[in-house]
Amino acid sequence: MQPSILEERHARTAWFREARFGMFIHWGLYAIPARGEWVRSFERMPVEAYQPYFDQFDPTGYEPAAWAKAAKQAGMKYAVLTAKHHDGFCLFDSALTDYKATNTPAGRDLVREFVEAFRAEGLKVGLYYSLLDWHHPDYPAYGDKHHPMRDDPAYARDPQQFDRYLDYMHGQIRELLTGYGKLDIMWFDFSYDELSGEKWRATELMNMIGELQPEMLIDNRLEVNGERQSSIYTDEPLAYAGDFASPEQIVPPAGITSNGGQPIPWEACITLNNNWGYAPADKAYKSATTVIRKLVECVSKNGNMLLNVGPDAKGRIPDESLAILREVGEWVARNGDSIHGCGGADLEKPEWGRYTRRGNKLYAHLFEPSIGAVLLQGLEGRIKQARLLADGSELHLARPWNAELFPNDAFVNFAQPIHATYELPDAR
Ligand code: FHN
Repeated sequence: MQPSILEERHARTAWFREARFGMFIHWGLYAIPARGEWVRSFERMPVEAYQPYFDQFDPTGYEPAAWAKAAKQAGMKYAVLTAKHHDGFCLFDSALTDYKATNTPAGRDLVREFVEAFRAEGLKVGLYYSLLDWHHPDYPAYGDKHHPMRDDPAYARDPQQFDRYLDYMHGQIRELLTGYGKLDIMWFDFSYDELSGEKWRATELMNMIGELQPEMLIDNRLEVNGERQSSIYTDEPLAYAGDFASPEQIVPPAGITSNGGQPIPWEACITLNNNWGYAPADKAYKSATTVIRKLVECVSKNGNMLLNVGPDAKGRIPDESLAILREVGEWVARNGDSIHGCGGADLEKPEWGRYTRRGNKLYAHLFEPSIGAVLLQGLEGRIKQARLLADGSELHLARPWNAELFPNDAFVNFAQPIHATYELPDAR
């Protein structure tokens, strides 16, 4: 019997649901103005004002192997690089445009070096591809709210124009699917208003993906922009519904399930400060503790976290980002068993933190200081032993003198430093 679309998606996403943690990388010409990746739109720059960035783009410090090592050390298992963002600049050597890195002083196919370096470190590779394109002459300009740089009344009169743009877009996606080896993720971004689904000729796109890279995962943004439900939430999703939902800068309150109650793979994309592209004036970095707790929260809700860095115009990941990644990596090195391959525990969220689970191993993540034995609600008789995950040291299952008040609850004398994670093997 033919597997259902949900069964096929479950099989295809196995590595993704095991990985749990990835690096997002927003990099391009916008690293030169260094005011975020929407700078051309927000500052209403005509193409002539943006051109100097193309003429000057020379990332002499670009060492993707160093990026890959930083990601691996952080405990990340995959990475997604912007092959083309909304400004239309291609980091790959596209035959369909001159607006590409190989025609700048960089003179390199930056995507090829990225995929090779990250694969060499054993990480899965994904490419972000913007459905919007502010540079292409045939992309909506007239009255398009996301394209305020120029209003072109002629656009409204030429119905073939958008199809010409789609031919270009599909052609570039074909270049990426055929020219860079096995891709693990294509991260489309984003649909809005009527520009969604078949307006992108999405079914045609999915047929091409199925033919050229059948194992590759895609997000759900051929339909949405990450903030809205899409057909992925139904149990009969459309062909272009994608393999995972993509909440942005938010961890969903209770994880994501379909309208029929089926678990949906999902990935929260979160940036380390408040910008996706390089913005040195933005010092609002999240602490490593916050990143760790958000990662645990995602996993406790059966989701992934895609954590973003925005390299500078020289190709270097900002020092602030590297410092946070190092500290997160030190935690993952000792506690990664409670993240990779784990998911939710089907238990009520405890007061003191969160649970993750893998098989019969329960992981208790203490975020709050314990004042003695920690109560594991409803787990009396289900916990055989407890270990501090970081060093394997045994913890005693304590029964405080007033335990008779809590007959259904187990207790562990966790009194340990925060942020401690405990492995409770044989938990049933
Ligand atoms: O407009 C983009 C934005 O620049 C960034 O790439 C994020 C990352 O998910 N996606 C869009 C906003 O939803």
